[in-house]
Amino acid sequence: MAVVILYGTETGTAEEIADTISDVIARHADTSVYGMDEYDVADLDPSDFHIIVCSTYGDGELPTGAVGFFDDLDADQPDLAGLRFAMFGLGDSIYDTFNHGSDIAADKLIALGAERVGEHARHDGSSKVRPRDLAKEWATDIAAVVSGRALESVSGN
Ligand code: FMN
Repeated sequence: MAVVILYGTETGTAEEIADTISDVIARHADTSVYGMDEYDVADLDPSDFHIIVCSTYGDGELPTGAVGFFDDLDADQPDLAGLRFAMFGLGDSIYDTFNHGSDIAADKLIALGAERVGEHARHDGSSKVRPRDLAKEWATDIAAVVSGRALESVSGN
């Protein structure tokens, strides 16, 4: 199974994290990494596993790099039944809207029929945990799902 990693960023952190996740998953599957601003929603393929890395900006909004992608999804309303994805969010708990960008992204995909699997990671910029360290740990768990080593897909949360 191929793994498509899509990142939505404002200042580049999500891109770095997408690359870190790709390095871990690539030990188990073919990976490709794209910015959401360079990815056509018509290319979403349920036979691929998707990993979404998305930050939060403004007042709990999607980052600029993700806005066009989700506008296109809203406009086109593709049927995403059968498409599985895992979500890695980036945010900061100093905001009341902690990680709302990744929540918005997940909700939009699920509303179109996609299924979230694994834990919805929510990195907190105010924590002592570095985003790369959380991403490596999280990606190891997701790799088990992707490669079928997990007993079954863990329902999203
Ligand atoms: N994080 C949140 O959880 N909620 C927010 O509403 C939010 N707004 C932000 C607004 C600004 C102007 C800045 C600088 C950061 C904000 N953040 C917020 C934190 C970012 O999501 C966090 O720093 C993230 O790691 C940035 O990732 P990126 O570089 O990929 O965009």
